[in-house]
Amino acid sequence: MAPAEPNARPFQVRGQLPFFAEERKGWKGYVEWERYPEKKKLAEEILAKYDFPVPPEFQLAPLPDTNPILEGVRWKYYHYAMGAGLSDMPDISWKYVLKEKSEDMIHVLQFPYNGEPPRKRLVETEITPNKDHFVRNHGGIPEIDPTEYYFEVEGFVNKPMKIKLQDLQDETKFPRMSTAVTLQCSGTRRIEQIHDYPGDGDELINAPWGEGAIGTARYVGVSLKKVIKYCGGLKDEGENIEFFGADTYFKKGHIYNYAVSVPVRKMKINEVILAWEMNGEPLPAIHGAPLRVVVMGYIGARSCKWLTRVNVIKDPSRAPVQMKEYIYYTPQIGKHNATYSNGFSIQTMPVASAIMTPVDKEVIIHDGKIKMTGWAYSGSGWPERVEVSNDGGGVWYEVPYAQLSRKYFHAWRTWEFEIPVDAEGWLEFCVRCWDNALNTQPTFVRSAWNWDLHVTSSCHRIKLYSVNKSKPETAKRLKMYEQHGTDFLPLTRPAPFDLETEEEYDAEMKRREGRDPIE
Ligand SMILES: Nc1nc2c(c(=O)[nH]1)N[C@H]1C(S)=C(S)[C@@H](COP(=O)(O)O)O[C@H]1N2
Ligand SMILES: [Mo]
Repeated sequence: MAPAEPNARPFQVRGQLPFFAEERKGWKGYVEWERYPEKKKLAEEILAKYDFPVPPEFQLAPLPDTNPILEGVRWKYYHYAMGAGLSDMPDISWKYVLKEKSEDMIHVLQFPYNGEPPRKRLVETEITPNKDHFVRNHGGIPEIDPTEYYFEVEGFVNKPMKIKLQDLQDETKFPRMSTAVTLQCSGTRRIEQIHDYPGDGDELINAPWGEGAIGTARYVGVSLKKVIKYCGGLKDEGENIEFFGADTYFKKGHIYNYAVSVPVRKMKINEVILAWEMNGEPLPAIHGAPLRVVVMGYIGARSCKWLTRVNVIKDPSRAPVQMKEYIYYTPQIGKHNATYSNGFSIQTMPVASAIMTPVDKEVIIHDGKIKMTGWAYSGSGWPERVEVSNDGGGVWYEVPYAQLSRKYFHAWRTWEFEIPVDAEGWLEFCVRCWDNALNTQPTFVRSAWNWDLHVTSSCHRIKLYSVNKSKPETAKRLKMYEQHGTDFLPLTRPAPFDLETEEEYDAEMKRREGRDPIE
């Protein structure tokens, strides 16, 4: 593997490496920070001794042509600096990538691991195979022995409890539920915003995702509502539910466990599930084994993996991922005036879609129709109509209903369509989805560009070079290539033969009254 950031300085230990013990037996990589302010302080003093390498520039400069695309050196060093317990997380995490993910994943960031599957395969099935499901991590991958697993429920509940996995799986205690759910990272299609205008960088790289940071799986677990009920129900003050993960997260010199929250209302309507099974298999380690939260219709960030604790609180979580990140600003907000409070906190995902095949800049030789495949999703409803345009958004063709996969309350629909295309040369295609509430998508990236580069929900656009062989002149040209045994592609390679004979030229010029008028 080629190093993506070859100039990073090697990690040099400053003073004595600390030892932060793992919190529980059988929980490799789980160091608890939130319960121990003194320990947090100590870790922060250690972090302050280092001058960590800055994240690489990849917005104002081209992306490295490597896979992994970015390495995440700064984040590896944060973990190395924490000594035994966390220093081996980069290696352990990469081991799980190799074990649990497809060989040809696009590794957008090596550590913390962020990866998406190749475009074409993502929409071949409406349920994404586990090994192709995108991954977005903010830290290492803890290795948790399921027999040693339990999570705590506390805060504004009447009976705080520790619940073992075995208990949660005991159907005499908790009824199970099984649902197909699409998880979408709010960074999906970020690369389009970057190409238009660069935005905020982050210590934990805001990954330059393509269209694949979305996936659909059938999860089996227990509705959080049943768990809260089991714990005696909510106290009056309980308005939000905070989730903690076992992984360690760093920000601006501070150290945390991953934490997020959702409003109590979301739990009450059975849209929050604690899941241990993904597509008929035990949850893979990389997706949060043995138990993760799955929040339907919300930004992926709320679906906390490696769950350690459910904490019922009054206000939304003050953890950085909830309060300071995943904020959606208007285009006039940026480095000059952004705060944590002057944007939306991204929760429910808007309507979105993408063309997965063909891909941008492809040359398509066709008979008047081009086959396309893609996905469409709405966090607050379901895709009811998908439309594709072959002229950049002027004329729209409806994808016939039968060519959309079946609908679910909480999942995407994949689609395929043969769009009529008469025109030739470079054409701009785009797609938009309409959900059941008639919501649709902004037309251009610029309409919805935002400083933190989240939720690229504008119509997804690709440029294709159309070669319509139902046109006689085009058929003739293709034949010429064939007769000369020359490939038409690559597009930019010059023809090794003359485009017309002198006789043809003369005859045509005569028909056109010569190059210039006679009088
Ligand atoms: N504990 C923990 N939970 C987490 C994260 C994380 O880094 N740590 N990442 C979140 C984000 S931003 C997303 S998009 C989803 C991705 O889920 P997946 O990796 O299973 O696809 O997990 C969420 N849950
Ligand atoms: Mo995400």
